[in-house]
Amino acid sequence: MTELSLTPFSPGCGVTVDNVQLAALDDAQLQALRAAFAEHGVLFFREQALSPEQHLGFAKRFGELVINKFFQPVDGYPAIAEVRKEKAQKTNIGGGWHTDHSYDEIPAMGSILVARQLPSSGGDTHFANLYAAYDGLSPGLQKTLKTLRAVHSNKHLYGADGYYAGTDIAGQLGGHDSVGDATHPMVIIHPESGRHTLYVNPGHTLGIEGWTMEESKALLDYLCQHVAQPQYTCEFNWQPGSVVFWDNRATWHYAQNDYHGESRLMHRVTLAGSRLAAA
Ligand SMILES: O=C(O)CCC(=O)C(=O)O
Ligand SMILES: [Fe+2]
Repeated sequence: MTELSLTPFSPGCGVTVDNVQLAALDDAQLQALRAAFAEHGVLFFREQALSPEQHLGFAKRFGELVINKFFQPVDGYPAIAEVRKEKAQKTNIGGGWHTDHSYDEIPAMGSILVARQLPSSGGDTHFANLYAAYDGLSPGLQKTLKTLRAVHSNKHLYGADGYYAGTDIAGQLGGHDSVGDATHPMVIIHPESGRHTLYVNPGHTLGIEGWTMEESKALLDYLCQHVAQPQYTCEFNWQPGSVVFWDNRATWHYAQNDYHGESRLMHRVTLAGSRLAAA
């Protein structure tokens, strides 16, 4: 086997994986990728040439797939979601910090994003490391957070009256009737690494169970600005052939919307996760 080469992407977030072709992964490489994924939360790959079949094939080596209820599928590939912004559109998908599918009872484990069409510049994706952000909180606040649960939803975004309904990408999003909520512990034990991670995110977390909206907002806002600090975050510049595989239990991400007048198309495959346990 060829040994993977792992290089930290930034001091506090992500790892670049070289010396591997995702379309032809051997078992030892798969095992090494699993370990790197659990440890780092987001893996960056360059110069991959993944067809839609190979994208799906790589994802299935990791586990079961889940189908996003709101995004349009790629023609002929119901398990690949399109993340599309057209030249004339001003709104993008995932433009604020979030993690995918935290509104599900059993949230998605990870997402694998492949660049298909890129603007001439811009369109980067930002990531945040929730392991490191959690470790950076005081023991006192960590202890308090471990006693709390939060409510996550998609209704305010994808519902008939949600945010996207009033934007110029409304037509490419569906599933208004499939909206729903879930509650999760605010600190979870990561199912693969066993580490503690902060499980709230600005996109989907509405409030803290048993707290008023004002009380919830104060603590959630504090946590969100804490996580978004430079020491826990990084910014990835896509090139043709780039692939990013992130862990939805250990990272946040957002897509920078700075390329108006140009189009951008990404393909996303989402991997099913397991029930989250409180730390
Ligand atoms: O387009 C991107 O860079 C990311 C969009 C997003 O949030 C996602 O695909 O889950
Ligand atoms: Fe996302």
